[in-house]
Amino acid sequence: MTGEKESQLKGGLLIWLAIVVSVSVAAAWLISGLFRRTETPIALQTAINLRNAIRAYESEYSKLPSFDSQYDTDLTTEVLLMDILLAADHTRKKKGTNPRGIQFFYAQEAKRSDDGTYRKGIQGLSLGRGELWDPWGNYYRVRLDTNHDEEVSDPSGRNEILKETILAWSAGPDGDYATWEDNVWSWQYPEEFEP
Ligand SMILES: [Ca+2]
Ligand SMILES: [Ca+2]
Repeated sequence: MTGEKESQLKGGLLIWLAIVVSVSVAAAWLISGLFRRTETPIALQTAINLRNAIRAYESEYSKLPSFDSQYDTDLTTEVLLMDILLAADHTRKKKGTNPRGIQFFYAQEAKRSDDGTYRKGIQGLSLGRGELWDPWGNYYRVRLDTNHDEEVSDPSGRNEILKETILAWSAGPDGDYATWEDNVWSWQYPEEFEP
């Protein structure tokens, strides 16, 4: 093979390699974009359902599923909150946190990943207990108006306060609660209200 032919061949191979790499990168980008687009509405619906479940609890028992306080309260969707909303056995006792045994929150069963973490649904535990995971493997966060002034501070920092009594939000695909560009939240900002 002459030197010229050999370098042509190498050049051709390099071009092919570049094409294959570009196609793979584009495919990965598209797939991750599709994943983001399908998972975010699920997180939004779950955050809204969670808020509605807490509202239903409040209207049933005339109290929030946490202690009243001079401050508002932040929780995650670990057992402390979810046991109450799922009506776990220990909450159904006479002086329990859900004595009428009403299940306020429903969701699909969480998917277990190879590394043992859970995502997108309820991880059922024994005795009716459970935890709720977002599509990216993190808990949702909840803020409750436990000082009953009909408002809570805005966790996004976008406004000082929100005229809401129950907030629920997810950290979004990046798993970071502090980055609000991708977070998914249950409330609407005033400028987004329908006229
Ligand atoms: Ca408050
Ligand atoms: Ca985030």
